Order: sequence, then structure tokens, then C-alpha cells
Amino acid sequence: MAIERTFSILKPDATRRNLTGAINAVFEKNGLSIVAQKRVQLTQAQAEGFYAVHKERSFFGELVSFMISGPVVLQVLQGENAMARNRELMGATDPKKADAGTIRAEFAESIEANSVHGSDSLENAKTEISYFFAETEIVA
Ligand code: DGI
Repeated sequence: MAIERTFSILKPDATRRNLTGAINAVFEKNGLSIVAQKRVQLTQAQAEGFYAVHKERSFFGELVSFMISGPVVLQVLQGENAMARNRELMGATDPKKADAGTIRAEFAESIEANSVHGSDSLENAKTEISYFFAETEIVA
């Protein structure tokens, strides 16, 4: 299986409840290494740009407001099959529908405050990583 990189965000509900270590322990226990990481307060423009694909959706305004409601941790995860592996570990978008044992089932508060973002394709992973990180900031 190929070694891949994917993009991950620990969302404001996770930083607010001091869950960043608990969530990252799940990644690390499951073969994903954190090869870049920064804690930031996103600006409205950054959050709107990042989620531009959702701008016609009814929840876009709420999503952007939530993502700027507190600090987030931006990170790059690396490992075998990292993109799909991360999606499996995260679970479904809505924590009520997420499989038991997934991060969202265990930690998320709601469909909006769902603790983690993870790229949903390798192409999007590349775009999302380069939206926030220079290649020199990623150290494997
Ligand atoms: O890739 P995902 O994060 O699992 O899900 P997505 O790409 O469909 O949606 C991106 C984010 O938008 C999701 O993590 C939370 C938010 N979202 C999705 N559906 C809803 C939503 N937020 C609200 N308030 N209501 C929704 O129906």
C-alpha cells in the first residue's frame, strides 16, 4: 500500500474541550504520523476559501462561523493509505450515524461541531495541504 499524506483539522469544539491529544492518539495508534502541525485562529476569509466547495449549501454561513469560533489545529497526517484510513477513523459526518469507536462517534457534539476534518480524496488532500502549509513546513 502506498504511503500517502492527507490533511486534517482538529475543529474548535475539539480545542475548546482539550481533546486534541486524545484525538491525535487515535491517529498515532492507527499508523498515521503527524508530519506537520500548527494551532491557529482561522480568519473568515481563510475559512470561506477552504470550504468554497460548500458555498451554495444552506449551512455554509453556520459552518464558517463555527470554524472561526475558536482555535483549530491544522495538520498533515502521513501513513499507509492515509487518506482513506483517516476517513475511516473519523467516521460519518453526523456523529449519530458514525460507527462506534470512530472519532466522531466518541467525541463529536453535532453534525456541525464534529471535531475533525479530513480530506476526502488524494487530489483534495494536495490542495488542502498546500492551502495551509509550505512544503518546508512538512517534516517526515
Ligand atoms: O467530509 P465531511 O466533513 O464528513 O462532510 P462534508 O464535506 O459533507 O461537510 C463538511 C462540513 O460541513 C462537515 O464536517 C460539517 C458541516 N456540515 C455538513 N452537513 C451539515 C453541516 N453543518 C450543518 N450545520 N448542517 C449540515 O447538514
